[in-house]
This record gives sequence, structure tokens and C-alpha cells, in this order.
Amino acid sequence: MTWTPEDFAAVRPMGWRDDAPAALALAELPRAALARVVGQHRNAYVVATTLDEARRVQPPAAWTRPRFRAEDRAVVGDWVLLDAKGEAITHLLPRHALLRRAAAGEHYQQQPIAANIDHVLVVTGLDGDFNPRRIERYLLLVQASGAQPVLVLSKADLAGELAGDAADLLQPLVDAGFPLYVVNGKDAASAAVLQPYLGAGLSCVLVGSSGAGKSTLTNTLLGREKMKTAEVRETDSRGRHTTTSRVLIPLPQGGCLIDTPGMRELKLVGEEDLADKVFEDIEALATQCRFRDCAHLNEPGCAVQAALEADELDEARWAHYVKLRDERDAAATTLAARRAETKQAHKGFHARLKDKYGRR
Ligand SMILES: Nc1nc2c(ncn2[C@@H]2O[C@H](COP(=O)(O)OP(=O)(O)O)[C@@H](O)[C@H]2O)c(=O)[nH]1
Ligand SMILES: [Mg+2]
Ligand SMILES: [Zn+2]
Repeated sequence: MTWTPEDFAAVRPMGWRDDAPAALALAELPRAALARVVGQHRNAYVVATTLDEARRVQPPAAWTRPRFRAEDRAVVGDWVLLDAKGEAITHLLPRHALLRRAAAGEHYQQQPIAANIDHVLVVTGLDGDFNPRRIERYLLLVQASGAQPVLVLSKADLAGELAGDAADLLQPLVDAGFPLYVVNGKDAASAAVLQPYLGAGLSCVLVGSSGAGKSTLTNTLLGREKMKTAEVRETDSRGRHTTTSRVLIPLPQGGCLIDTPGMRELKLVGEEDLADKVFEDIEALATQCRFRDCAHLNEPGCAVQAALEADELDEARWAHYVKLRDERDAAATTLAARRAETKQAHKGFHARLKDKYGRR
């Protein structure tokens, strides 16, 4: 049986788009129940095949094997096909975007956060949560995802004059072209500036520290209290982890919103490009140094040192650039070693197959 237009009409309110890689891949596959991953649990997924029906399904057995790559398992936002009974996932469809970070711990693994999103709203509270360095780190991960980042400063109502100072500190990022919105997440009229990212066919994910105001914003944009929110401790502005898993919520505006719990650690994967907008100003400066291999320490004719002395480049921003660059380079080395290892393992496996069964 082939696919019918009705199959797609049912999933369109959940962000299905006929021009997406998932749609193109379907043309090659027999008709089956098409669903979007709207929630994740330790050993099961919650998927939706229509707007008003969500169900728990099992992943394919292969996904539960420890050596199976994390990025090849489904994550919130993914499109999947289900078996005839609608109880298990059979296929993961190709993605147009995947936000991921390096997972914590020694074993190098990537951790997917959300798939098939168009925008990533990087939410920062204008209280003790505000930290331009964390925003830079988020932006590097988002730039590598295929989705567009949008900077959202929440709690504008609590900030007073601080809002202006905070926006000033983010000026290099605004100059690089990242959209920036200052909102009161509790107020629908204020949050309405985000409507351009919430229209039919669009999916976005909210990321940021715990307590930044992601769930508050989700509820305001949705128009009802779907997500639990938590009081923030006054002493350090830290929130408690009220949102415990990632969930995809279809909005009345036609788009979909993914709320996530705060992430304590945001390790780079190794494939981030620092010159891709986030630090383009610094990388452009570095090309103006007298020496090509300038280390920007105390070489004569160093454009970076000159900019630092003239207060045209912020010391903290520069120091963070150096830190992230080193971290990215170290992660890239690990990534390359890991890939070589996997390749070697595959080679060994194929050699053993050949020994056993001869040439195939
Ligand atoms: N005044 C004010 N409080 C906010 C705003 N956004 C969030 N909050 C409060 O900050 C706390 C943490 O919000 P929550 O949405 O749970 O943060 P999350 O961890 O990012 O989901 C809650 O007490 C919210 O009421 C805002 O824009 N203005
Ligand atoms: Mg939350
Ligand atoms: Zn230099």
C-alpha cells in the first residue's frame, strides 16, 4: 500500500513538512503508522500519530544494545514508523536538524537533545542566571545543529535597568546576527514577540539552565498550565529540576514547542565551528595580526592584544574563546580517535566474516 495525503494531514499539526528529509525518505518505504516522538522514558518512547492521541511504544531491540550509537536512537522531535500493531518503533526517519552535546563521563558519547527543530530558543533569566559565557557555549552547539538560535532573556519584569546592561554585554552576538528578545515569560503580550517561531510547520526547542523560565514560557505560549514550574532559590537564582524529561507540545499557533530540563554540563562535541557567527569578530581580528602564526600573547603587531588594550574586545569574552577553542580541539581529537576505533572494529568484524564464509 502506498502513502495517501490523509496520512500526512494527520501529522501536519505536529510539525510534519512535505519538504523535509523524513518525507523524502518515506517515498522509499511501505506505508505504516507515522508518528512523532513527543516524550522519552528510560526504556520507552511516547509517540503521537495524531494531535489528540499519544502512546507508549518500544524501541527496536538494536537500540538497546550498549554499543549502538546514541545519535542513531530516536529523540524528542524525531519522526518514526511503527509496526502493524502500533506498539513498537521500526524505523527512524532522517532528520533536518539535531541538537546534541557530548555526554558527561569518560566514554566519549554524543547525547542528542532534540531533532527536527527549526529554532532553538536559548533562554536566560535576567537574574543571577545571566551569564554571557554560557550563552556563547549554547550558541556553538546550536550553530552545529542545523537549527537557528534565538536568544531569549526572560524575567524582564525583575531586571529593571539591568536589562539594558545585559543586552550591552550580548552586543557582539547581536552584531553577528543572532535575534535577541527580552521578555516577561509570565505575560502573554510580552511573550508574543516569539510568535514568528511558533507558526504552522515550525518546531522549536527551549534550552537553558534550570530556573531560567523555560516551562513558564511554554505555559504562557500554550495558554494553559501544562508544565510544572518551580520557585527559584533567592540566594543563587538556581532552579530546582521541575521539568524532568523532554516533551514536545503542539501549540494553538500551529507550531510545536519542546521543553527540556536544565542541563548542568554542556560539553562540546568537537565539530563546532567557532568562526560560524559566535566568535566571527575574534577570528576576523586574528587574521589582521602581523604574523600568521601569532599566538596572540605578546607578539608585535598582534591585532587581538591591540583590541584588548583599546577595550574594543572584552577580556572575558577573549578568555572564553580561547577556552572553548581548546576544548573543541580536544573533543575533535577524541572524536577522530573514536571514529578510527569504530572503523577498525568494523574491519575486524568483516575480516572474521570473510574467514568464516569466504568472499561474499
Ligand atoms: N517574574 C518572573 N518570573 C519568572 C519569569 N519566568 C519564570 N519565572 C519564575 O522563575 C521560576 C522558574 O521558572 P521555570 O519556568 O520553572 O524555569 P525552568 O526550569 O527553566 O523551566 C518560577 O518561579 C517562575 O515563576 C518571568 O519572566 N518573570
Ligand atoms: Mg522547566
Ligand atoms: Zn595576534
